[in-house]
Amino acid sequence: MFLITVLGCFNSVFASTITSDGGEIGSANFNNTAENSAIVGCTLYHPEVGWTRYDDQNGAMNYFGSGWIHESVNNRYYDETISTYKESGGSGVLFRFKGTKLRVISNLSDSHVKVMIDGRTCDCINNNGVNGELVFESDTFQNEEHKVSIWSDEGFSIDAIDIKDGNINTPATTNSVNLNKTTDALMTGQTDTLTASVLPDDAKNKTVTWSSSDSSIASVDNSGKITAVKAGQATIMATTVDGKKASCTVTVTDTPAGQVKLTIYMPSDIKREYYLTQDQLNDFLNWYNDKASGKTNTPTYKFNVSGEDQYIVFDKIITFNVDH
Ligand SMILES: [Ca+2]
Repeated sequence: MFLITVLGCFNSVFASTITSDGGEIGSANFNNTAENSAIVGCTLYHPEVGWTRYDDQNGAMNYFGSGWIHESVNNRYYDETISTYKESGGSGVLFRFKGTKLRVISNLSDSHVKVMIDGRTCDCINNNGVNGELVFESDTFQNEEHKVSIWSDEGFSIDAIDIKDGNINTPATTNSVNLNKTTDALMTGQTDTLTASVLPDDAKNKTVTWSSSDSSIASVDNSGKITAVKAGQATIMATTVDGKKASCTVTVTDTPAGQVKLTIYMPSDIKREYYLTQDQLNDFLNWYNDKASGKTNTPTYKFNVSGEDQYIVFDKIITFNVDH
């Protein structure tokens, strides 16, 4: 008599309990073994004892980048859902968990996927492309909060994650917002664009709302672009969805003393503004008149603005005016 024992990636019927945050608590081990026995490459439809499974569409999963598709597909994936992106461009997912180990369940065979836990990049996911496959298992960590990022330049899917001895944490709220400038000096008509940095990186919603204390002096649009309207001072404010604020004081001045403002109009609504001394203006006017009358053939005039040479082409000048 021969007893043939077949070892492999068989799964069992698992009883389960659903936690308040949507995780399924494992109550049996893979192949009904005494200890956890699932290994990377096995099909693991349910979490093992000590582990809790969270679906890819759990609200604590923070997907970033473009191209993600979140689908419901009957009978193929955990909770009948899968999140996939097939583009290139480094999209991924961020989440935080408290626990000692992490597993990732996926179905896509892709060796370009990277897992970063607490700032340290782990081995790439590399699998067989089977539904419900355990494609990654981390090392063992201290039982504390861990920050995870999973991403790929090539395409990736995620079906679920399993967490050992813990649970997924709620999405991070914004801790702070900072602007690239706290003061700005502009002359009437000038523009500048502020950049807001929201922390932490995995905050669920990093959107900021822009506002001005006085739009008649300096206005701001929804991308942080300031336009200096008239002389005075205004405060530009960036506010996160969680109410964190950062500000920049903008001082707007008219044409500086002793200078004139030359505005040159060109095709396609292009406008150039230069602040010049009277001598500099006269030099420009001399060139323009000489070119118009044929005294000179020099086709361009050079302005120097903050160390940068800017050339104006005579034939492109529709008109210009001078504000004293
Ligand atoms: Ca799923």
